[in-house]
Amino acid sequence: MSELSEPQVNPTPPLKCTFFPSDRALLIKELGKDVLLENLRRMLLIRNFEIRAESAYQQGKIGGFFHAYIGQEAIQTALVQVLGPNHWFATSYRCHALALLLGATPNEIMAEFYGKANGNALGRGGSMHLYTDRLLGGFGIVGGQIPIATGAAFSIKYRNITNEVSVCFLGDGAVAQGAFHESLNLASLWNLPCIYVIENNMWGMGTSVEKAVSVARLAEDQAPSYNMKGYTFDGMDYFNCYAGFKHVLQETLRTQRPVLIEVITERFRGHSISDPGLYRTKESLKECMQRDPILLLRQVLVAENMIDDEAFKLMEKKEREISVAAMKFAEESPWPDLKTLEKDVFAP
Ligand SMILES: Cc1ncc(C[n+]2csc(CCOP(=O)(O)OP(=O)(O)O)c2C)c(N)n1
Repeated sequence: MSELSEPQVNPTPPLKCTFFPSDRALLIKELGKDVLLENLRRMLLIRNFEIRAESAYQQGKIGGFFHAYIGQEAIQTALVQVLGPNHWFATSYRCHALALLLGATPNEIMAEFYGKANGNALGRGGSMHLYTDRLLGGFGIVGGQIPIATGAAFSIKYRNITNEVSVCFLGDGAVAQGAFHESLNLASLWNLPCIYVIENNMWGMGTSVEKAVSVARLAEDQAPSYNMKGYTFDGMDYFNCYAGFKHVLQETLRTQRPVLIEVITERFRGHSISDPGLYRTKESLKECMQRDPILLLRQVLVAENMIDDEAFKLMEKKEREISVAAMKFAEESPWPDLKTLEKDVFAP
C-alpha cells in the first residue's frame, strides 16, 4: 500500500512533547510480543480499511462526508489497549478507528458508509456517526461530543462507579469552542472522572492551530486554569501514547478528577476526502509522513525480532482482504426500506 512504501523513518519526536514517563525497553517487556503484534495489526486494519473506503467513495459508492484518521492511528490504538472497552467514549466525526477498536465490525461500518440497512447506524448516520455499546457516537458539530462525554463522567460519579472513566476525543479546532471551556470547568468543579484528549493534528480544516488558539501548549497551558493536570504526548509514537495513557488512567481512577491531554499528531490526508489540502506544502506533508506511526511501530518490532518484512506484508495483506470483503458485504447489503425513513430519526 502506498502509504507504507516510504522507507525513510524519522523517529525524532517533536520538541513540544514533554511527557516520556517510561523506559521503552520496559514497555516492550510489559506489553509482550502478542499484544504488540495485535496492536500493529489493529493499526493496519484501520489504515487499510480507510484506504479501501476512500476508493469506494471515489467510485461513487459512498456519499456524504468522509474524514480519514490516517496518520493518527497510534493514539486511539494505544488508548484502547490501556483502557479496554469497558469505559465510555465520545469523539468527533473522525470516528472510524475508534468504532473499529471498540468492536464495531468492518462489515457493519462499511455498510454504514454505503448507507445500507444493516449498517452500524442502520444506514442513517454515514461515516460521521458510528456507535458501539460504549461509544456514544461520532459527532458532526465541532465540540458537540465534549458535553456528552462530560455527562457520561457525571453519570459514572452519580452511580458511585469508581472503576470507569469517560474519554472524550476532540480536535485542536474544538479547543476554541465555548462547550470545551464550560465542560472543563464543570468537570473540575464536580470532580468528574473524564479524560479529555485533544488530538492536535495541526489543522482545523484549512486553519492552522497557531491561527486559531491563543496558547502554544493546548493542554499544559490551559489545564491549570481549570485546576486540572495537563500532559503532552507524541501521537506518532505508540509507546509514548501507551505510557502516557496508562499513567493518566491510573491517576484519574485514583483522584476521580478530570485530566486534559494534548497529543501531537498530523493527518496524512486532507480534512475530509474532498479537501485537496492546498494550505500545506508537499514537503511538510512528506516530512510528517516520515514519522508514520505504523512504520515507527514496525521499526521497533523488527528490531526486537518480533516481526520480519515478510510477516509484516502478510499481516497487511490479511487486513486489506478484510477491508475488501467488507466492501463486498456492503455492496450486497439491502437498502433501508423506504417505509422506515422516519424511524429512529430525531428531527424537529
Ligand atoms: C460548530 C461547528 N462549526 C464549524 C463546523 C465546520 N467544521 C467541520 S470540521 C471543522 C474543523 C475542526 O477541526 P478539529 O477540531 O481540529 O478536528 P480535525 O478535523 O482536525 O480532526 C470545522 C470548522 C462544524 N462542523 N461545527
